[in-house]
Amino acid sequence: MSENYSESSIKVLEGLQAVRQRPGMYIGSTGVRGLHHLVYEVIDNSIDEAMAGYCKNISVILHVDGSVTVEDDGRGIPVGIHPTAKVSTLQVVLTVLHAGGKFDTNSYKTSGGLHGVGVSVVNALSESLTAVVQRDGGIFTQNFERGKPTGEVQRTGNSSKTGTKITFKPDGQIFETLELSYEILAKRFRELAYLNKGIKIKLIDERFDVSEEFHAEGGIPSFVKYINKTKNLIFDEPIYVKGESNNIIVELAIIYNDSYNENIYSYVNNIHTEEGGTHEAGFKAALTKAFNSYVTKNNLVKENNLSGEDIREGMSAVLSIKMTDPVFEGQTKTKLGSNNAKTAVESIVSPALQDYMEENGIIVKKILEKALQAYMAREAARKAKELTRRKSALERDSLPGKLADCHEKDPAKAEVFIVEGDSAGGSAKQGRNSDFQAILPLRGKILNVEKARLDKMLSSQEIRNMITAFGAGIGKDAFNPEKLRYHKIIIMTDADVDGAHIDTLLLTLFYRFMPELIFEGHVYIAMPPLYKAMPAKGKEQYLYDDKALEKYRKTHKGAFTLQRYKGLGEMDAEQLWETTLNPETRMLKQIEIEDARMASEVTELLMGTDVSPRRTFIYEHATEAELDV
Ligand code: 0RA
Repeated sequence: MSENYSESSIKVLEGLQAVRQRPGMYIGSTGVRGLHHLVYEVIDNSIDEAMAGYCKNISVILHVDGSVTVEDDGRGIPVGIHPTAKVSTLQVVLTVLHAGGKFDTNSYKTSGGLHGVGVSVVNALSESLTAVVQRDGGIFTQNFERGKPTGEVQRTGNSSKTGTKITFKPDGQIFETLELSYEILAKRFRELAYLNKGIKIKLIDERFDVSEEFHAEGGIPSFVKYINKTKNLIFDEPIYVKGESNNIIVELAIIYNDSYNENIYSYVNNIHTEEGGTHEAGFKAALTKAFNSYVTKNNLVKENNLSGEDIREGMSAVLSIKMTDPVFEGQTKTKLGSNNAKTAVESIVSPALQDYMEENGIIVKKILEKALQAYMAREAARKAKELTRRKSALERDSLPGKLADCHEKDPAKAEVFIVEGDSAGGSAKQGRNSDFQAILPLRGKILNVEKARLDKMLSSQEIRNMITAFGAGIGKDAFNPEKLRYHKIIIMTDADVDGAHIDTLLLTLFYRFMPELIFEGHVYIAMPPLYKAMPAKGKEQYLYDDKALEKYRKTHKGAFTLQRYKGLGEMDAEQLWETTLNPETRMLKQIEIEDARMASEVTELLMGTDVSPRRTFIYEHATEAELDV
């Protein structure tokens, strides 16, 4: 059954309204990141045209009035009447959610993450948008305001060229900031130019009269050299692999510098997969295998196999794959989960590396020498650590005395509450269900040090208790999430400045030394109620925020008294169970850091002297409050 025109146009308006009501769901945030995502969204469509072989030149102009123009010389968005919508395809692309790009499934459309939501989202979040298409011998123009067309598409001239030009002005009613950053855009365009060799992206900033063109004929080998431009390379020409397997295109460039770090930048359909995933796993497996079989074949190293870690010391690599329907996982949705990517990468990289090694003995020898040094250094360190480790193994078995542990031994079912203060800790111990809930009180006084430095935090007995209670160690190499004793770590502090301070310090500590805790979604903040409403008639009710109070006021006509909770200490054990501990009724916020880069900025911010209350941090970086049922 086909819908009539007015029905479908109502649906369109509802869709755009949804975008305006909850912009964060479509573009991540309404802050700096979200604003830049608008530009990425439009340019992604141009890049898709380029990846399909139809577009070479893209230009982005930042205008003085805050509007942006993205122009490409692709095929142009079709302007003819759309068969089912009965309006121009241009209007459909710009007003229907997810109608975005091409209608064939063969293209490697960027999807997942925050990309690929469609230009209609940009339209909905723009105060005005003008699309100018050159196609079929003509120039066609259509205007929109806050997502709604202000008229039909008009033919405004003739042209023998093709392309799309979209000018939009981000809506001040939606965004907290309207200032686009030249640096942020330049960085992303440089990356896109390297990842899609041959494409020219011109960035013109009319506000400051600067411009730059990003264009890399060298592709990802030049990218990996660019990343290492301040490093000492141990050989000059990156190892380069390209191939296709099962419709997955794999491209890899590897270089080695004389440092001890490994750096892998991986991408799926131009999206930076900061948490890695299956494609990286396939690459690492292939690399380890290739080197070890070379070593065995040439009878080079007597003892054990070299570990992957040894082989990757000093390695810098860019891995870029293009595939249809990638599945993204991880707390920040930047971890590739698609298993076929591992197989594809491994099957292309393994033989290619083996061929490379046969032909480049001198370079391979340099890498192997470095790996061997890494191996010996690691062995020496391991032996030296043996003693200390044995000693701390004893300590590890004895849990801190302040911890009221739970009976549950399965970490997936166990949770630990980090509670501010001994008195709230006492109520929590009484109120909890000791089957699966452990309580660790932290004395606020110790944490409540102005401008606490991390090293200072680590010297605190309270913090060390916490690390022991978690059971997974600490630090980049030593932290092992598999040893974690509780899969839910719940920070429970008062909703005041001191509480905010403690949340901040704990989250910073976790981020710096146990980032997996956050990436894997183990960290939560308990949200005790702010109020208890007690009506003259009927049941009392806990209210968790001011919004809930407002709603309560509107829906409850009769008189009621309102109790305001200032701290956890005001609740007895039973109330604490009912409001904050009981999984059936409590409110938890899961801490989710948008991505590692953003997180490090947030951490910087949090480490500053001006610690703004937890509300700001949590509302910006946690998922919507959810009843944890
Ligand atoms: C729908 C279909 C086709 C291209 C596009 C959309 C398209 C969208 C954007 C957005 C910015 N630049 C763009 N360029 C193209 C396919 C057109 C065809 O088959 O001729």
